[in-house]
Amino acid sequence: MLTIYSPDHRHQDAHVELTDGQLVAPYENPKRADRILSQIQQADLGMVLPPKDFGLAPILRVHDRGFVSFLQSAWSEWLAAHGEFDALPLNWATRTMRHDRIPETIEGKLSYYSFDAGTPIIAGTWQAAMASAQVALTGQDWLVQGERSVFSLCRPPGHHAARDLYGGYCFLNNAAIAAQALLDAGAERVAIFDVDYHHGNGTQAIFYDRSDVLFVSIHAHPSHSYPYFLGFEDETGAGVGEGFTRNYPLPLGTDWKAYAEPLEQALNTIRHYAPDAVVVSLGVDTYEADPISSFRLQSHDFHAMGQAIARLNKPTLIVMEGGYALEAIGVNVGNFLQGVEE
Ligand code: SP5
Ligand code: ZN
Repeated sequence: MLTIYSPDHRHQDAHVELTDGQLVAPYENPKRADRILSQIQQADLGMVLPPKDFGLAPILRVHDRGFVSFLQSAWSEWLAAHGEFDALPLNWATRTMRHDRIPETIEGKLSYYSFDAGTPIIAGTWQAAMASAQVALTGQDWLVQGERSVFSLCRPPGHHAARDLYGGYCFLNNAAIAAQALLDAGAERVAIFDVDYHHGNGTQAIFYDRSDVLFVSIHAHPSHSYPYFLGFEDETGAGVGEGFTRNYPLPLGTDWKAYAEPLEQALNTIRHYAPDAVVVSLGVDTYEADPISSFRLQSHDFHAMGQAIARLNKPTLIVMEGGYALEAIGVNVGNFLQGVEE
């Protein structure tokens, strides 16, 4: 299988994230992509190619222009105001507050455009996020050129980012950008299958009122897991999008035995939609030893998951999302890709 990779991911290398009341070293760090890449090379999983540059236009098909401008200038504004500390927001417009005013200062803009304090912006954030989106777009382009399956080794991840919101380590929604590009290249229906431990709130929100993208997600139930406020079973789409969102929230401690059945249901939902192409948001944070998650999938289960998805028999773009167990992330992703290819 072709892998698309850019070393520019290294520019997202923050000092801290806020977790469990502490500033800790970011779980989402450059070693993740380094480990995945070296596993792909070691296991001879196929050619690794750099991204092409598709520019901003396909990003603006999914994201708000003001949001993109904010991401481009956030670091220089923050630097001028505060110096060389990671840029993190401190408060948000929740119940009782207004959402219709964009603040003028950088602190206010961070608050307006974000939804958590775990997603630091640093000097290289825009460059890394832009490269990550180009990695997804290049994978999409290879699919359009006739490849059956391509792996876009995106970092930073994307599925938590919505039209004008960043968070959950995500800035630009790589899977959504690629799905929209597939439609713009002529596909009529694209299915996004999100198997990250966390619900892909950003992707769901972007396509919630549309029928040309089916969003299907298996994830930890939001009653106990991040991002807490989206991903329930009763979210099924709106307007013409009614019926084109499908969530499978699962309990803490879910192992393969409990995962396999909803996985088959999710795949049947996708089969019934008969998409022209499938975009997989691949998070391997469902792994038993993931440091921030609590499912219990084992390394070999990712092979079975890849095989099950391959049985859809559709052109498939795999976009990297989460997964934080550095010692196993390479093997877990490699197993998945091998499963898809068989
Ligand atoms: C792409 C992706 O996987 N983003 C995940 C973002 C999760 N951020 C907040 C996680 C909070 C986890 N708290 C449990 C820490 C265990 N000590
Ligand atoms: Zn995740």
